[in-house]
Amino acid sequence: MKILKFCFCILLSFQSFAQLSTSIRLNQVGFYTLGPKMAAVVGTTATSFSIKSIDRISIFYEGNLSVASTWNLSGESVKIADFSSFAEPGTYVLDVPTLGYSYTFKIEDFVNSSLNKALIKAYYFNRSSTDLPAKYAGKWARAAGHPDDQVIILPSAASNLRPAGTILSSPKGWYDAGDYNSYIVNSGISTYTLLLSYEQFRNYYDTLNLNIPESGNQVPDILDEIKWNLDWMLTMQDPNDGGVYTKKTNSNFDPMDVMPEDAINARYFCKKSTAATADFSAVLAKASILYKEFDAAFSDKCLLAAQKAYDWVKLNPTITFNNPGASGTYPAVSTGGYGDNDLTDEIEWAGNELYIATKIDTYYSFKKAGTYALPNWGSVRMLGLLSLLQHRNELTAIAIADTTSMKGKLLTLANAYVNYQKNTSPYKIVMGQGNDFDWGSNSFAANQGMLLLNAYLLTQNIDYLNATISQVDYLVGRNATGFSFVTGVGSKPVMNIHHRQSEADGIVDPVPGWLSGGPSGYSGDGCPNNTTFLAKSFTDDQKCYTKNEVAINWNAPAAYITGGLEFFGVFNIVSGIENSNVSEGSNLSVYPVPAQDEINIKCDFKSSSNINLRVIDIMGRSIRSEILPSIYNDKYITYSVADLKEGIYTIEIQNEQKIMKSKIVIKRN
Ligand code: 9MR
Ligand code: 9MR
Repeated sequence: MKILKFCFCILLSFQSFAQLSTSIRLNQVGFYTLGPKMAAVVGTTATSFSIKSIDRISIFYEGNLSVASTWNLSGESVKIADFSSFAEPGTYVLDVPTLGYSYTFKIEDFVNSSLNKALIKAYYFNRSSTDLPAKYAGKWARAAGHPDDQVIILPSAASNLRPAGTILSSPKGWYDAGDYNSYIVNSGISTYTLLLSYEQFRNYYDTLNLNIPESGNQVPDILDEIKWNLDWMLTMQDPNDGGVYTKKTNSNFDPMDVMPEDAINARYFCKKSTAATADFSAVLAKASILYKEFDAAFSDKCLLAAQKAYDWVKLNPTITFNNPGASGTYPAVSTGGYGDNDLTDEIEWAGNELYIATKIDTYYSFKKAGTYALPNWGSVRMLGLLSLLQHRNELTAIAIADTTSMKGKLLTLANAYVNYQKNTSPYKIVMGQGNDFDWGSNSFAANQGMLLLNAYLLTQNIDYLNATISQVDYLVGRNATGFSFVTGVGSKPVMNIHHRQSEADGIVDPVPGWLSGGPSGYSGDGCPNNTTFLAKSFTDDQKCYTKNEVAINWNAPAAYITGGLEFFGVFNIVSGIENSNVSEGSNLSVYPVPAQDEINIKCDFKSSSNINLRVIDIMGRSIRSEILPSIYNDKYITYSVADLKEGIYTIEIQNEQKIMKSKIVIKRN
């Protein structure tokens, strides 16, 4: 009788709590073993949570929810479940009494690697002028579309040597977004961001296999993918004067249900503009640096094109772009405008990239009194600053004099992000200030992460890294909509993106790896809009092109931050297995995670001789080396790290037979 009663109680409690709760919002992919781990729990009076096995039988961790605070952009009362100190790799759910349990998530070391690959592979799926064989595209295989070997010069784009009606060939490139047109301005920031990813995180990207037709050649896959777009960009320059046509486009957007091979409307070149030509110049200058070691001739071609474009910009610094009206037998154009009236940032960016590529001082354009803000397609000043900082140790005197000011500009912005993320944001994210919920808001989140990672590269202050991770958490689950915004990723990914192939191919799953634009206050085509709670103003419906389209400039910073995080993780581990002395099966454990002023080191081998201990920072520099007394099996050594800055380090232990390494995180409150 007693036993029965007991069973009844258990059953009851299981019935009332054993449900998936959409009020628990967390990264639907997972968390780095040593990284911060948080979930947002909305609208609950519960005060505790636990981390459980996916069958919810075993409890691994128990914690308290934070006090609630209200997010005015979502209208929700939000509590945070922080389980950062739980560092056991595995697959789990988070459970909140009276609410239920979360989607599953992982804890592991390379947690963003498949997300990062998918975000880059998406570009392959948007390649113009080629078929996508199943070998690379799986069930999203398709026929070739847009050969673009007969692109027509419009009257507004005509010049003496290329009058209206001139036919030019302009194959390749990526489709911009859900539409099948290609725009130089938006290619500018997108291509640059991917190039910067490679430049800063090459240890990770050099071996990354994207399963694209070029995989296996001697060039890193990410550079092969980028070259598909660079090859096209080069066709957009008029060799006669260096100016660059603004876009390769239909006159109107195609209907939604058309595959590339059926989208056969005429293609046009629109007029050369300052923004397009300057963006082109900046990107090609950067490309000239990064392709040099793989293809010197291509690198030279890029640099010449960049310089020629810059010369055109200097002669034509104020040519804005608007879609042209009809003229004679030529139609009006109504596709994306990417219109911009402030061209000073584009010109500055081109100058700075050319300065870095050539070290010719007259190109140098950094403005000490300038404002360097979050980048987007029409605001690119910051991109040049990131490049200058990346190359700060190889600049000439003119720029060296400004490096303190450059750092200050980036860190001021990054500090404001961290401050808001740590101290103000109910969701513990950077999103929520200024015009963050503009069209393509998810790219704001990702670009904020990009600036934070650059701040981390400069300072090794772990707050920047943690805030970057919060941005990934946001994109794939810790947000007010409950969606993972990346197709094919997480338990509740967006399904109905505004993307023509995904709409037309008859396959339920959308093309994978695309980041949806995200919540915004824009309406259109009958899409519901929530102007009170912008962070929730989102519907997973393909007609919602102001919220659920995808675009190359939105995927790029998301690829950047996930690749960067993998790079930092990989860097530590790779430095461990590179050494042939590393012995399999030896175990080195370092606790606690994160550590403050002391760590405990335990290794599973006996050593009669002295042991050398090294502390290595994330850039692979040995910052401490000392001799310790021998360590014995199952014995801890307590070691002070009180003088190390917060950050991620590798601890290396070595005697004459073995080298063992382990990551540590130092974090103080
Ligand atoms: O599909 C188009 C998308 O790529 C653009 O971003 C968007 C705004 O320029 O326009 C979309 O086209 C829609 C048009 O603007 C309004 N009517 C329906 C079109 C297709 O959904
Ligand atoms: O990303 C662009 C956004 O900032 C603008 O507000 C919007 C309207 O002009 O256009 C967006 O860009 C679209 C482009 O014009 C056409 N291809 C799809 C792009 C993403 O929606």
